[in-house]
Amino acid sequence: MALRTILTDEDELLRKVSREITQVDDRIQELIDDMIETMYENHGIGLAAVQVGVLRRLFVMDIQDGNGPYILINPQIVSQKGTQVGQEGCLSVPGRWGDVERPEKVVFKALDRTGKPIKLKAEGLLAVCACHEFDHLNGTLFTDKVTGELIRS
Ligand code: GNR
Ligand code: NI
Repeated sequence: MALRTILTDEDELLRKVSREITQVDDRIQELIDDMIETMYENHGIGLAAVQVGVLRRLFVMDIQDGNGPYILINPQIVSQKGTQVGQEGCLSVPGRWGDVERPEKVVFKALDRTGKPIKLKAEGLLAVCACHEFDHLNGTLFTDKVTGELIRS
């Protein structure tokens, strides 16, 4: 296991669309372990592979609900319902926060780290985090979706 460097600010890689993972091989397993370690080290609740410079469709999450870490490979949104607005931040956009509208509930299908198909039913903060991470896979940052002012600290 190893910590990886998190890309920040206007690194253009953060704007690229990540590619599907075709084989959940040993390199992907190592990447997953490194991403989880890097997320915890930086006190994040989620981390997408692109944030450590790997343009693959994978993210990890742990919102400290006792069920993490969640690992989603090649995630797809199956359904979503309702809306919620909450303040977001991003490890790749340090020192900035702002309100973003997200679905209240969202269902994802994905592969787990063994390559098995899974469904994740997320609501509340987990839904916010999963949608934030999913956006990273398409080169979208929360700052693109902020309603109202972007707070700087
Ligand atoms: O650690 C993080 N906290 C957070 C808070 C509110 C909404 C989304 C997030 S995700 C963020 C980690 C991160 O940048 N993931 O991509
Ligand atoms: Ni982020």
